[in-house]
Amino acid sequence: MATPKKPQQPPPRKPVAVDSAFGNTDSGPATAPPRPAKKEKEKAAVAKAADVGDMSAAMPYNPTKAAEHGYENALAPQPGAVVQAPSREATGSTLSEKNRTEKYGEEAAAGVNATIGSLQRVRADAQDQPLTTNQGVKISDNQNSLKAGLRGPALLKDFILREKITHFDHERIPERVVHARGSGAHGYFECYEPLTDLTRASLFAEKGKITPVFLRFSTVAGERGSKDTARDVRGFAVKFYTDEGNWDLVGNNMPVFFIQDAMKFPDLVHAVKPEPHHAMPQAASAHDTYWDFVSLTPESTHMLMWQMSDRAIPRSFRMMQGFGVHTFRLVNERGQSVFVKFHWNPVLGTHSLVWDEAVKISGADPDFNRRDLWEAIEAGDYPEWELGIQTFTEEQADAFSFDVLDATKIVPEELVPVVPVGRLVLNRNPDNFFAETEQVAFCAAHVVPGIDFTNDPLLAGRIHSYIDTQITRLGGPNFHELPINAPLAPVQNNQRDGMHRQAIHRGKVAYEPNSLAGGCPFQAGTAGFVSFPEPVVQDEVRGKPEKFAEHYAQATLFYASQTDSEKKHIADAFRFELSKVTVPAIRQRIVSMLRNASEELAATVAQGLGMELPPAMPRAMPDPPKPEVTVSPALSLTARPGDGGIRTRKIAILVADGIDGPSVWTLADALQAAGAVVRLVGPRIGPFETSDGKWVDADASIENQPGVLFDGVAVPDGSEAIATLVSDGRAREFMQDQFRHCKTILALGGATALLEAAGIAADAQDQPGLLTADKADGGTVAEFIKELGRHRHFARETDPPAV
Ligand code: HDE
Repeated sequence: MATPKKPQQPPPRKPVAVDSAFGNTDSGPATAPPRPAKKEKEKAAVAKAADVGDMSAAMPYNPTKAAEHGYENALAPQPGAVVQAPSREATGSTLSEKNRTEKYGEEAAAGVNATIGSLQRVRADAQDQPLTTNQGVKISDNQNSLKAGLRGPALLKDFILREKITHFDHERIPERVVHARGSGAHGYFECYEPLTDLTRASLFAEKGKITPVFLRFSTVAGERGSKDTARDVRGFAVKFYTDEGNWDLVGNNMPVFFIQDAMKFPDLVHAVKPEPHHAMPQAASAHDTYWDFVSLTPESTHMLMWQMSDRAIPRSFRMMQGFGVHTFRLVNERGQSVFVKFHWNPVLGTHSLVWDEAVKISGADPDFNRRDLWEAIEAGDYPEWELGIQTFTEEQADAFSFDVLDATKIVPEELVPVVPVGRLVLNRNPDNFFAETEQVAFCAAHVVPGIDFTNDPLLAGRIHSYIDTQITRLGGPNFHELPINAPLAPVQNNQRDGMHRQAIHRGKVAYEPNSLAGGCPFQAGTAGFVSFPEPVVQDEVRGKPEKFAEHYAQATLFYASQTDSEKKHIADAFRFELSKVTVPAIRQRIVSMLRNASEELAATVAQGLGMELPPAMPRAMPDPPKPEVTVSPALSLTARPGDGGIRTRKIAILVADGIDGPSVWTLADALQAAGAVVRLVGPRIGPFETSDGKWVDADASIENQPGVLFDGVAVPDGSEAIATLVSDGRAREFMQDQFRHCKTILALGGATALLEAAGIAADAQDQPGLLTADKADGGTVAEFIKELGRHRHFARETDPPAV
């Protein structure tokens, strides 16, 4: 076939625009600019227009459009189309960017986003600096407002006073709606071995790889100023600043949760928070609305076991486990995925308070856990946890008797072992509580390539909730630019504006695709986050999977796995909490629920409440499957005793005038050598004369550091000192609390008189952890340290307390 003849065209005209036309901001000539410019003055504008024209023309159409379609492309998204900008000017906002002053600084370096990076860029230190206003104006007088005459009225034009007061008026921000009370620290995560078979997450890519972290511990129910030692779940939220973006593992110190679906979270929180009519009680679950809700929510039974256990009153944040709670996914470079559960195990072991102690500490030191964390880090005793993972396939999960998408269930360690993969060390306290601990914004949706979600319906709600809540709490959508939240990884996107925007974006392009910024920033393709392609085509329904209906098997497992004293504490906690409930029907429902978990526990609680045992609550699943594991020793706090040492434990040595000085120093030196924190506690602070005419200086008093604040006590000999202590009711109470809370006590020589005065039978044979000796010789001190290392001597416990 002959080629058709082209119609004859007139030769193209060559219109020429004036150079200044290329400076127009609202129109432009039809043809490309001449090069070089004819007029010197327009040279830069013409050159820029020419470069922009070339750059844009290099993208005659959107070359990645076709790849937006189809399954294969969905799994392997294409990188965005990029055109090399012919010059820096081509993508700039302004031709004047090269001008300099001290304030404009340099023009943006290519690809830089100065809002990310280390905290160094925002540190402020006033050493040798005068006071100024926020505008940098030096303040001459910070004592007096501006007045018309010394006794005259204050003047409205006193901008210094007004700026100061206005800022002060706005110092507070809304507290977190839950987890308001918290304490944080910086540290790092170190990977043990590459996990590249399991995940492409960069923090697990190499042996020894270090990733900076910020960790915030919290209680859930109390307000920001509430006590640390409330019976509550503890938040364990870790922000990993990985080189591929921030990953937040926003977990708790208990591996399960109260509810199975995000739909119930506001109900749960409204029930546990102070009751809305009178705003009581603060930071406590022991009240009507909480127990009303959970008694009608039997899926909470397992979590209630944890919450009523000693896990809810940790001795220290440093001595509690953390858990990711939900089942997550790990995804490797080849797109293969396994399910994963995350565990944090403390090197110091898991240790808790006892309830009576927790109650008293909340008066003696409401900041007990916060102070403990701060002091340990300041002392160089860096808290440390090991990260462990349980991984299992979807096929394995399908065969379990429980559903791994149900956040009220654990995967017992006996079924899937926990494999250690790295360690986390906290080695730096924040400089400023507000800027760091208060403004840090965790988010369950912050994952990095290699870590992905599952369909846990509780997790789904969390993926929405956290960013949403920060918008109110931190006042807008730019909280990611707050230094503590900013990643170390590069941030470039076309999001713009909003309250408190800090980044000064260069160029006129805030959209994609574009040709006017050479296509940048471009989509990363498979180098970016590619969601795991989980099949989901099903009917849209509101409902729960069948296995979610089994509410009790793991509550039974938890209770059965506790030691006798732990079981007793659980029963005591249920008794206490339910005794604070004013509606008998609510108590009945809880006890009837407990019958399905443990008849023994239900009967003990009923007896403690002076009530008849009600019939067992009807089960949502009458014929539950047989659980794979019926006892899991790992669920007891005693499974992780630590190394048995006394590092960072607080030990009191009681002193008064006439105390036996050599014993004081023998004990203090040995305890400190073993890593303990020793305080000399006297009837008052200050110097006391020892029996050998020397001096000891008490750094704490029985009044400001009562017995509940110590892990153990030693009372040296010295007749005058003992007489003083015996006659001091607070000293007797000190010893009683130490005894009642099952702590290690050492009484030397005549100090047994103080035990007797406190009503403590000093027969060491019958009283574990209660040591008496004539003097502080090597054997005695070694024995004392060994007993302190046991943490508590629960065999001593009686109910009601003997002392
Ligand atoms: Fe949270 N949770 N949560 N949560 N959560 C918040 O986010 C939420 C849940 C956890 O130190 C809030 O920034 C929903 C489980 C911790 O700053 C909020 C649901 C677990 C922290 C929120 C849950 C957690 C929070 C309030 C059910 C353990 C403190 C302030 C669907 C795995 C983080 C904030 C910090 C904080 C929502 C359930 C842990 C409102 C909707 C399960 C440790 O977004």
